[in-house]
Amino acid sequence: MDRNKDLFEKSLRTIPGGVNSPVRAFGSVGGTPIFFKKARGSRLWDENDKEYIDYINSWGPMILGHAHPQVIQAVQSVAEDSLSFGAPTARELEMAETIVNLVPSIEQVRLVSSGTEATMSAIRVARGFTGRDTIVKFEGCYHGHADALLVKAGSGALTFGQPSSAGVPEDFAKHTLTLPYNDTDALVELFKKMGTHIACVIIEPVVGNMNLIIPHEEFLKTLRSLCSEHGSILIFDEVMTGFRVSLGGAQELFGILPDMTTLGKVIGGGLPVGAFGGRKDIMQKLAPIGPVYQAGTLSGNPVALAAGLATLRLIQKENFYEDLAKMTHALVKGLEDASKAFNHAFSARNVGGMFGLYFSDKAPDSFDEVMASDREKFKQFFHHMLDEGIYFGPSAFEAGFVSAAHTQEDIQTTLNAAQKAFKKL
Ligand code: KE4
Repeated sequence: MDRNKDLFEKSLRTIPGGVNSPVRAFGSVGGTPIFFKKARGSRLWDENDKEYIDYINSWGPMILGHAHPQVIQAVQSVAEDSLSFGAPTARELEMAETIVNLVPSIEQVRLVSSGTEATMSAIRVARGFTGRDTIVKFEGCYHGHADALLVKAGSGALTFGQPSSAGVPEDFAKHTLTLPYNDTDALVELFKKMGTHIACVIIEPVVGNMNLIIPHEEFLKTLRSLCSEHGSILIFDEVMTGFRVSLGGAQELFGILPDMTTLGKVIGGGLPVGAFGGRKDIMQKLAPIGPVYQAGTLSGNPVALAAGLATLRLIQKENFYEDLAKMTHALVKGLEDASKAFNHAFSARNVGGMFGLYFSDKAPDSFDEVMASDREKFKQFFHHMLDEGIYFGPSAFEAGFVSAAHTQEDIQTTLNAAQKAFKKL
């Protein structure tokens, strides 16, 4: 009996779509979602005891690989002293100081329990600070499922062709303007018309939710100067890129400082942690000292922070990011080389430890170019690789991830499987 099929059929009875997050449902690639029960390092085992090499990393958090002994040990020892206090702890101070020290633009930070909470809160404080309602995002970018941000969103919303969700009142959505990513002219045009009305612009400084898209240098620099010129808050959503593309995130990589940054994923090491922070004058607007309310029962949870702090300590070791980028580049270069032997329109690229695979001749620079890639071929490739025990994201609109636990042997096994997959396409 196939345990994945059996569990999925049963899950459909009590969980909408059988999953607790839509992108897990294999909706755009077809087939039965894989139910996992164990993971170590770069490897996953499903309920049929089939082994896989993992390129999802739980959508980014597992940058050290799964079940890192020092992370597990930290969680176990903290858990013995209670799981939650709902009161300040020294560990929250340690996490705040670590983030302030490592993320160039953050002067003060507030911890929450997810990336969605982080972006939702950052937008509220930007609106409170500026007294303006209008926010700007970019088509295909995903910033979690807060109402204001489910407008032409990426990730699961894009995967299922509902970039703008039902249930979001028109009165909310009208305050969210969307622009094409990497379109500097459209950006200049909008600020010319509405700059003094714009509370904030939120952007993925490297996009991971319409597959991987890299910003043009001029686009990001123009965005930074337009926000400064018009008193609009620039929010870098680094929930995915934070501690993933470099130790200081995309803002360190590109040398561009936002006014606020949102974080998640890696800072929880696999447990629920999000954070938003930035300029002190903005963060001082937050309750209890300011008029912008934001709160959370489990914010700064001690067990979650134990996993996050253990992770953040380990990623600061020398050459961590050089090695991670080298391993990820070996994967993308090898996949491109393998595809050439069969004349497929295929490209791949990475930024640090995150990568994009595209069934298109060149790596896309925009939402429209991503949408033009061959999704049918991606779907077939995904399943051929899954059959070979290689687990890529079940969507053509998601970036993939390599961990510090991935080895040359993992990469070679993956490339051997890709040879077979490209041959079958
Ligand atoms: P969460 O609320 O899922 O912790 O974070 C939302 C979020 C915010 N900003 C960015 C840039 C993100 O990538 C995310 C979440 N990423 C998706 C994967 N593309 C999470 C996977 C899922 O939704 O199941």
